[in-house]
Amino acid sequence: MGSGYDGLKAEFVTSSANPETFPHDGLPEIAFLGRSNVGKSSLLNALTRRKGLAFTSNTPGRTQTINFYRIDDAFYFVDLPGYGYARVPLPVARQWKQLVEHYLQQRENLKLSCLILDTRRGWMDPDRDLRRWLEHHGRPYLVVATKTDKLNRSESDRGLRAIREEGVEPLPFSALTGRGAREIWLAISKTLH
Ligand SMILES: Nc1nc2c(ncn2[C@@H]2O[C@H](COP(=O)(O)OP(=O)(O)OP(=O)(O)O)[C@@H](O)[C@H]2O)c(=O)[nH]1
Ligand SMILES: [Mg+2]
Repeated sequence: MGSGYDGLKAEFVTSSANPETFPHDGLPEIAFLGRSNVGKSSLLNALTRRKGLAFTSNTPGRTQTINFYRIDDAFYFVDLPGYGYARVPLPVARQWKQLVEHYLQQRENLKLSCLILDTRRGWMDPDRDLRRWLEHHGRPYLVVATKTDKLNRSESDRGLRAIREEGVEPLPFSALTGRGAREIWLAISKTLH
C-alpha cells in the first residue's frame, strides 16, 4: 500500500472475527484497546500518518472485528473492537468478549497493549477491569490519554493528573495535533527491540 512517513510501510492485512484467520507469520503485535469511540483507530492512523488506514467513525462500536495492519513488514498494529457500548445487542457483546479475551489471553505474538483513555473522562469501570485483567495475565501495557486537543491546558493537566492518581503515568496524545506520537513510538520501539 505504498510508503509515506519516514518511509514507513503500513498495510491492511486482515479483518478477523475468528482466531483461525489471525495472521500466522509470527511477527510481534502491538494492540490498541479502549472503550468504543475513544480513538483507537485514530491513534493507529496518526502513528502511521495514514488518515484512512484504520476505519474511524462517529458511530460507536464501528470496529467489531480484529483488524491487523502490518508495519514495515516487521510487526503488526492490531485494532481491537471497543468495549462498553451499551447499544450493542447482548449476543454481540458476548461475541466481543470471547474474541477479545481469546486474543489477549492466547496470543503469543502480543508484545504490548496500548490502553486508551479519553483525557476528559479518565478511568471508567470497564477500563479498570481491563487493566486488572491485563495485569492478572502479565500483559505489558501502556496508557494513552487521548483527545487532549479538546481541553485547554489546565483541564488537560487535571485530566492527566486524575489518570496518574490511579498509579500509571499516561502518555498524553492528540490525533488532531499529533501531540505525543513521538513518545508513543518510542515506547513501542523499546518493546520491539
Ligand atoms: N478532537 C479529536 N477527535 C478525535 C481524536 N481521536 C479520535 N477522535 C474522533 O473520535 C471519533 C472516534 O474515533 P475512532 O478512532 O473511530 O475511535 P475508535 O476507538 O476506533 O472507535 P470504535 O472502533 O467504534 O470502537 C472520531 O470522530 C474521531 O475523529 C483526537 O485525538 N482528537
Ligand atoms: Mg475503531
